[in-house]
Amino acid sequence: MLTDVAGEILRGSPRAAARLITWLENEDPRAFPCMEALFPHSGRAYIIGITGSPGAGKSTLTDKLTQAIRSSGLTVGIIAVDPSSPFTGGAVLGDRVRMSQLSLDPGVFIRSMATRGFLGGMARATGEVVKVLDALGKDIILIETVGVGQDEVDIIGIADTTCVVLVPGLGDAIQSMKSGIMEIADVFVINKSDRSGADQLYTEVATRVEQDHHIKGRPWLAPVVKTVAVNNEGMEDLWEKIERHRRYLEASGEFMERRRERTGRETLRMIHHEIFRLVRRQLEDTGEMERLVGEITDRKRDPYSVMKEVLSGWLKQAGPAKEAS
Ligand SMILES: Nc1nc2c(ncn2[C@@H]2O[C@H](COP(=O)(O)OP(=O)(O)O)[C@@H](O)[C@H]2O)c(=O)[nH]1
Ligand SMILES: [Mg+2]
Repeated sequence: MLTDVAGEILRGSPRAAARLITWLENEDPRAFPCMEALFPHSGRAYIIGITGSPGAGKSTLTDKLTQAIRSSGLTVGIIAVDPSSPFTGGAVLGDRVRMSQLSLDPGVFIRSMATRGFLGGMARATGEVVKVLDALGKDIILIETVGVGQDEVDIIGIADTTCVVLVPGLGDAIQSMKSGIMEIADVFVINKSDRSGADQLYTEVATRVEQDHHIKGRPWLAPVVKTVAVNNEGMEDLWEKIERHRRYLEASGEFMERRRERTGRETLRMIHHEIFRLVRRQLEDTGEMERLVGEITDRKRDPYSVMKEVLSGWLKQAGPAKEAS
């Protein structure tokens, strides 16, 4: 049976979606039954990651790309994962300003999330929000994320198509190659192509992609697209490349393969998080945590045997699937 909020989301209510996302962020137990009810209605949206350094123009690009997608008649959900902004319950101010036109469009849903304060990690939280927007009926979901820490790289694993945004003059390409972001790119975007050095960066990246293609035998040759997001230039081209990648994924069977991998990761992550939450709550509520930490700090105990003891004690007491909420 559908809960009210889930039912409203399936009827397309952005307010209900916003409420559920807040529950997810607060780990409010009301989120569980809603997510269960929505799950069968998710899995339809196509998910696009937009990643790159702060200031690369990701928000501007997301805004303009969304306009291009909207003009083809599809609806869009945007998740801006912004490590620098505290969570405000809505769009972060900077993004709201840049995406002001979009916020008036009922075919677009925008949500910003700060990366701090999620016990279960950003990737898990983002994966859940994706499902909500999917169930809300959005055709395309864009995730804007800064491509730095491990957790952000993990977020990229949520996307069907990942676009890596580079800009001339920041040594960005080299940085990205080191951090492994290059490996994850399905489409490269050279934004701020109005700046000098754009052609050089384009050649650098295209050459690198060709080399990888030949050396590592990658079946997909990641295209490189030049854009000037502020002037709305290159958006049709970018959208066309993304759609081409989608067709490639679907035709090659990689689409289902990637989604299976993701489902496995997400399920494990969810189990991991739930066990962590339950064990932690019990240890903290009983005061046992404090006692154990004291003993370990004083070298009366070691954390390895404590870990084994806590786990086996918890498993005995919890039994199979007891107290799952
Ligand atoms: N010259 C130029 N500036 C741009 C371009 N795209 C975005 N910007 C500017 O770059 C700055 C950072 O953009 P923003 O979208 O906030 O970047 P984000 O941090 O990656 O989301 C803003 O002042 C934008 O107006 C572009 O193609 N050319
Ligand atoms: Mg931004």
